[in-house]
Amino acid sequence: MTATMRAAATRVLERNWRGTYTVPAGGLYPHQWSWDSAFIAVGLRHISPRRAQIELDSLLSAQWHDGRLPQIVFNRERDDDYSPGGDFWRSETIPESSAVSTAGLVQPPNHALAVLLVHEADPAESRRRRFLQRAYPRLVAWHHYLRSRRTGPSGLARIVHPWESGMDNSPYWDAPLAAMTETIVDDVPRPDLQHADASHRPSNAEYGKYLYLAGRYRDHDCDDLDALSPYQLEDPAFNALWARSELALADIAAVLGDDASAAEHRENAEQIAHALESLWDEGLGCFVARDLLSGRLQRFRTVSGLVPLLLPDLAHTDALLQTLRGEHFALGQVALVPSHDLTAPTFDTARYWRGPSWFNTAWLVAEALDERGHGSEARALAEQMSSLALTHDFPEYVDPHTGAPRGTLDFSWTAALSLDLSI
Ligand code: 9YW
Repeated sequence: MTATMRAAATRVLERNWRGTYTVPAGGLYPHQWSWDSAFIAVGLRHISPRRAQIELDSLLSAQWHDGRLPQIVFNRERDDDYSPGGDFWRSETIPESSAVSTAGLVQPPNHALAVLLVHEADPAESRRRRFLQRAYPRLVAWHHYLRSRRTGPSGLARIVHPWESGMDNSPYWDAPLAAMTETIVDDVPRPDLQHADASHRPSNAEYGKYLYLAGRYRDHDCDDLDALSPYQLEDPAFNALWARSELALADIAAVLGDDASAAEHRENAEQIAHALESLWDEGLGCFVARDLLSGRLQRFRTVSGLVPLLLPDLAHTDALLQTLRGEHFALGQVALVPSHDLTAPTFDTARYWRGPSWFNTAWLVAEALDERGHGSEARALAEQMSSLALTHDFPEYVDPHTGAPRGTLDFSWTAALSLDLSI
């Protein structure tokens, strides 16, 4: 299995490599995406630790002056192939932005975790290229941005657009988007529909709101202190990845011989994990999102609410495992881990983050299961990932009931993360 997987995954990652970074998929996503690059580097480290370092270096070098790592770094030659692109964001006119063309939003902070894993794959090469020395201050600035510009009294970072969760059309966002009166109806370009079935993608109504929110944020120079922003939410996976990345930063600081900073990062991780408590929903047996404008918890079971399993010493580990294994996510009985509760009226087998199973979240759950001592379940999940990825040409996501491929094919993080777990 490993040799076949290595050859096939290498082919996909080679095809999607653009010299200094990897696109998520050739047609649908022609730029560099932030959390994709981090996941991709985790797999690339088995093919070429050096290339994995370059992947992360290129993303980190697009960092804004305020510390944010942008959701997308644009290849301006492909501006017409994805919307909204570099022309829409015109980041070069925003004072805080970096020298390259990027989106102003961010994505979940999985980067420090990826940097640590890439370093560990070949510490000698990492030392020779001074990879950690370069990455560490940028990662610290990124986390500082989240703490200083995005964190409110709860201690959790807020997202200002559904895209920032990485789980664009999660049912968490239904009520907050419905409460918004503003939208764009006339000019909603959908180049994505040339590459994927409309029933597998977010709807036009959702895109109208997405574009309105992105345009409004851009028009305010991506200012996070704008209290009137009509969309402000706290997402469990975003914050759990932040806490987990603080732990990775602690390990990186220790490698660099800075024990005082290592202790600080561990303390930060504990504070975020503690703050996550306010998103725990005892009745649902998982974490949920909070709408900061209405103050309401968005009471849905989604895979985002399971991601805190990645945090050691979490009070709710047993309850989360029960939810993962029970009828709502049916671990071991369906393909991978559904993005949404199988029993919910809002569940949809095909539509993006409203049901289909994704490989990045399966990888996060497999890592968590392994670390929590559930090695056989972790291995079974890893085997499912490999077999679905190989059988269906590395799909973006799959139908949890049938395993049928959905979205686009030859998807980079599917290849990278399936390869990572097959080794
Ligand atoms: C889009 C690139 C991105 C991922 C997100 C996923 C999707 C972009 O693709 O968003 O156009 O909808 O939801 O997690 O980073 O792979």
